[in-house]
Amino acid sequence: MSDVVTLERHGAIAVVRVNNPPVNALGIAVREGLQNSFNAAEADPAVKAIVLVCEGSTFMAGADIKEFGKPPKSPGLPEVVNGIEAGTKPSVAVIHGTALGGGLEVAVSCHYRIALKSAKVGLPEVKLGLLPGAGGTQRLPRLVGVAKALDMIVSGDPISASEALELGVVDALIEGDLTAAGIAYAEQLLAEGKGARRTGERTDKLDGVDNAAAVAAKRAEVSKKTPGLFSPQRCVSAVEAAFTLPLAEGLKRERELFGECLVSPQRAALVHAFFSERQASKIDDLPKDTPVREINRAGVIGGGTMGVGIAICFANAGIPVKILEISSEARDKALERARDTYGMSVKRGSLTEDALEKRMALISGITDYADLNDVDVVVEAVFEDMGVKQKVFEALDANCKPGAILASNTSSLDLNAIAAFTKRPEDVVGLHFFSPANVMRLLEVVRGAKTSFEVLATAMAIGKKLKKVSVPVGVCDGFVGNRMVFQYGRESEFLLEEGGTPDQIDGVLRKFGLAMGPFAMRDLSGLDIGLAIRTRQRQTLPAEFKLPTILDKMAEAGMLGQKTGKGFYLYEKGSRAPLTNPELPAILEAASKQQGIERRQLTDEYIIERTIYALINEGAKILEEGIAQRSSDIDVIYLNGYGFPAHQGGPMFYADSIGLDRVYARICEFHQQHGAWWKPAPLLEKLAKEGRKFADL
Ligand code: T1G
Repeated sequence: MSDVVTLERHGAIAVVRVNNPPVNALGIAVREGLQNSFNAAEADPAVKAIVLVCEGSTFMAGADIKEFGKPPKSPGLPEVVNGIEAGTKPSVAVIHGTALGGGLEVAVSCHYRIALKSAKVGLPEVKLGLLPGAGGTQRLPRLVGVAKALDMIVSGDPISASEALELGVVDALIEGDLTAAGIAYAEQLLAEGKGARRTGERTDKLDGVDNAAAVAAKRAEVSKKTPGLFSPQRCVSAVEAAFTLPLAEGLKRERELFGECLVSPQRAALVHAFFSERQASKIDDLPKDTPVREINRAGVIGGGTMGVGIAICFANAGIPVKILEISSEARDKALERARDTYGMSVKRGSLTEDALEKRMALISGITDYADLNDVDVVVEAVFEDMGVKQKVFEALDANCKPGAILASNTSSLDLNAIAAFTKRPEDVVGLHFFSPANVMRLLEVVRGAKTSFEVLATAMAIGKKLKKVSVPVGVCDGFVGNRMVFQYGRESEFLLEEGGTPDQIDGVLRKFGLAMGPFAMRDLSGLDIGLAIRTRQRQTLPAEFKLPTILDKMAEAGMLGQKTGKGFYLYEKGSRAPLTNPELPAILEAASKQQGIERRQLTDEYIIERTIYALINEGAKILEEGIAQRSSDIDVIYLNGYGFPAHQGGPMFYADSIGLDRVYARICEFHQQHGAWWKPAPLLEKLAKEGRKFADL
């Protein structure tokens, strides 16, 4: 029927087989092939039942996301699935891997579904700013009820095959060969005289339940949890149509709502985020056949919060890891910290006691560098001081076996200088984790001037094994993420001196979609960290780079954030809830006065421009210097390490969506008003003048 969909006959059973690597996405060829195959099987009198099965790692994993934004090609998926459901012969979908989005919509338009125990099913469209647009919002409620369908569609999270069996999404769990199991199940249906069972005609799960209450509850939850998102509310409205309208009308309503989501800027941003994350792991100048070294054992130097978090990442990936500390007490404390961290997961119910013991068995403590002679990778996570790093890397060079990868978790020191402490700079790389390392998905893989291709490829493979979003970056102060956040933090402090308050500025940025505003963030990490950077900058930067003084004033008043109970906000004992700090206004007044600034009311838009455009300008410089390969890599870093909202796509995508001419014009104004920090990046100027986007690079 087409080169990606074939139709075979096994006696009275027709087998429709999809083979469209890598994930059997429902591109036009698959849609045509499905429609032709099911029509042919329907028309063939010798065929009594139909089995739908997929080759490769998974059942169809959804519409082809690459097609979004392009003119639609017929047949559309709704037409294909409605045709499958209308068939008069019983059809069986055989599910393995992840039947997601359009894939699950095809499966639920079949009359029966069987699945491997290891399979998962879900409707993740909301994560792309969409909603299930091929009948999922109408058919899933008819299988699992409105409340459960709302949970699945609004969260976008998949469920296991066993839960799907329990809920009635699948009819049986199978094992072994998919085709054989499908044929056997179809033959059993025929033997039992079971015919077509159309999901769209089933209403038993809709009756006798207060569906309107379920919708109202979900609506309230969505407006509280994700007020800024466009598609979740439309998911709810689509599911509401499943019990308020007949199927045909409901499908029409779903299509209208899907159309609204498809054209929303949030869909473009979320799809950008999806593909950018996958693109980031591709290193343009890395030869395709670069070998990757075996990683069977790991070591971590330093058993502090970062070191233990990193060790936990290795244990979670099943890799034995040794934590080296300077004394047996420190070593034991580190192991205790690891156990406590796992203990919190057990308390939350996300880890069993048994799993905790299995993971702790993979973590050991040592105090002698000689015990690192068998590890394949070591990650140094000690104090951010070059003297300390030198001692560590000289010891690693002397004790680790040839070919071991020597990684530094440094967040801002010069990796090339660290590599120079060893006789093997080609084996030195940066693995910059984000705290807490066992939670944050982002990993900046810092390639030194001498880092070999093999070590770089292996570092990326380690990141994948640790389930991180790994992004390769070059060497500079702060690499990519921190270098950008420094600009953003400084501008937010200037805004305080110009008339803003922490509540207002944090509120505006939270409304923009950031998980946390800059001042709540400062209070969390401690103002002294920022103050140390300011002090260092005062000593090193030329005079025209003015610095805010608010952190100095806060420190003078003993307000360092949560750890002192007072910072930009006030914290009652034992509570992290930010309250207004009554002493702050006087400090802000004094800071403005010292800078000779007349405090004024700032608009929300001005706050966004002064903070987010600072990220964009620095991102353009980072691109120009080749510290990041592509603007989407910068977006991936900022989305996964700094709480930038995915529905805005990332700072560089956001700049493209505003228009670089507008961004450039505002930055030129800021350069006039606020001096050297705002010198426009030449690349931004060039692209703005050529009417191009960062994405065009
Ligand atoms: N369309 C196009 N390409 C896709 C794709 C998709 N749906 N899913 C994955 N790929 C590519 C991906 O870019 C990568 O490409 C390769 O496949 C391997 O992906 C009408 C409208 C299925 C769990 O949201 O969640 O259906 O980098 O690295 O880790 O209602 O891919 O190799 O060139 O992620 O094994 C709904 C999205 C779509 C599922 C596999 N479906 N995909 O994970 O591999 S909207 C989704 C995933 C929809 C209907 C609506 C994951 C995966 P490259 P990968 P993986």
